[in-house]
Amino acid sequence: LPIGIFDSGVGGLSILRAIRQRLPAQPVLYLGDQAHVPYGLRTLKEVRHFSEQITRFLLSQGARLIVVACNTASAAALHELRAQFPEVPFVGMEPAVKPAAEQTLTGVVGVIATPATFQGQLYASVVERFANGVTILQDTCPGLVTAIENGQLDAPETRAILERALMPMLDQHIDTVVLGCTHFPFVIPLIQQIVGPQVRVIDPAPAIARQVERLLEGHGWLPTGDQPGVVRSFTTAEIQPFETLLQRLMRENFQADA
Ligand code: DGN
Repeated sequence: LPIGIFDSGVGGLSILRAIRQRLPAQPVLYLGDQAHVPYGLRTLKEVRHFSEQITRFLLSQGARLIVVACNTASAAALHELRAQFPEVPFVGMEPAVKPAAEQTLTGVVGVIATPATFQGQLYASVVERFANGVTILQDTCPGLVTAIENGQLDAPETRAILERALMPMLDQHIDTVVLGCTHFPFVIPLIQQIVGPQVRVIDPAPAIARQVERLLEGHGWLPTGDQPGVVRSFTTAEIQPFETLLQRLMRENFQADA
């Protein structure tokens, strides 16, 4: 049976990609809520409502585990989703402050995420539990999610957004950058060019894929056999631009449904 993965748009494809690498036989339903992207500027209540509707849809299509592949939706809705669908296992995102704080040598870490993620309780609790005297510098990279949705992965505008966020952090000697938004792994090459090879960029996707595997295993739901699992993708907006971007980001052929 499939698992469901959702995001405000194409960001969760960075999570899908890691899950495909780790569990190639697992069937997946992916939904990008592009009619409502970006979530970062919406109210918690709106994001909760979208997340609940999407979860219902994915369950109706047969999903038995849900990955909230969006830091913003996880911050806004994960708690409520678990309460509302107690029989469903959920995997959510939280900014990877813990591994960053463990690995930093300069004691200064940069986190990039949406305003809603920074304002949420989840982020506050992660910083409180794991920052341990490490200085955390934050930036919301205004416009970056939209640029990635538009496929501008190496445009000058995209570089400018990242430089504005990261250069001041470099001046303060960060040695680690945490990607607190699932859209951002698609611009890792650009980020790495700006910060240089000595700064570590933490992409949470592989850890999420491991967690999905553990949960599936715990339920006895790991796929058997080595046929590649079917991936079906859905968008709440127009199908064509979504499909084009999806092919480009995943470099694999998927069928998409509007
Ligand atoms: N991909 C999202 C996240 O991880 O927060 C949401 C981005 C957005 O819609 N602003």
